[in-house]
Amino acid sequence: MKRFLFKVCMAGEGGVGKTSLIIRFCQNRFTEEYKPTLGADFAVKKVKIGDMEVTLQIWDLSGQERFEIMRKYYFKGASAGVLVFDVTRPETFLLINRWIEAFYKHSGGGFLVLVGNKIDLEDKRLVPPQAGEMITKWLNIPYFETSAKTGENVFDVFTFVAEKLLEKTW
Ligand code: G3D
Ligand code: MG
Repeated sequence: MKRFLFKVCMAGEGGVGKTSLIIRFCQNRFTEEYKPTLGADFAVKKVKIGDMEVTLQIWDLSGQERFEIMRKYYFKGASAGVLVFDVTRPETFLLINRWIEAFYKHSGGGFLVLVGNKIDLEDKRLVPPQAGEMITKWLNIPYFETSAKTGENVFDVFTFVAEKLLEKTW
C-alpha cells in the first residue's frame, strides 16, 4: 500500500466552525456544551482511497485568527486549505478574500476549497448558495456546504481534498 502525508490548513474567521469540522471529521462527534479545542496544533486522520492511504495532518487556528502575522508561518508548506465561512454571518463570507490572498501567498502552491458551514441553521441563513458558487466560477475554488452539527457533507469535503492531493502526486 502506498502512503502519503499532507499538511492541510483550516482557514477563516473565528467562530465559523473550523474546530467543529475537524472534530466531526476526525472523531465523528459534535459538542455544544464545551467550546471545542483540539488540544494540539493539528489533528491527524487517515483516509483510504483505492489501495492508497492518505494521512491528512489538519492544522487548526485556536483563536489566533485575528493575527495576520501568524498566517505566514501557519500556511507554510500547506498542500491544501479548507476556507470556512458561516452561512448565518455574511461578514465571515465578505472576509474570505483576505484568507485566499494569504493562503496563496504563503502556502507555496497549495489549493483551496471553500466551505459554507452551519447549513442546519436554515432560519438564520443569510448567505445563499449562489454566493459560494460565484467564487467557484470566478476563482475556480470548489465550494461545499456543510454542517459540523449534523455531519452533512463533512466527510465529502475532506475526501475531496485527499483525492485532489493524490491527483497532484502523479
Ligand atoms: P472556530 O473553530 O472556527 O472558531 P468553532 O469555530 O468550531 O469553535 O465553532 C464556533 C461555534 O459554532 C460553536 O458554538 C460551535 O458549536 C458552533 N458550530 C460550529 N459548527 C456548527 C454547525 O455546523 N451548526 C451549528 N448550529 N453550530 C455550529 P459556541 O456556542 O461554542 O460558540
Ligand atoms: Mg477553533
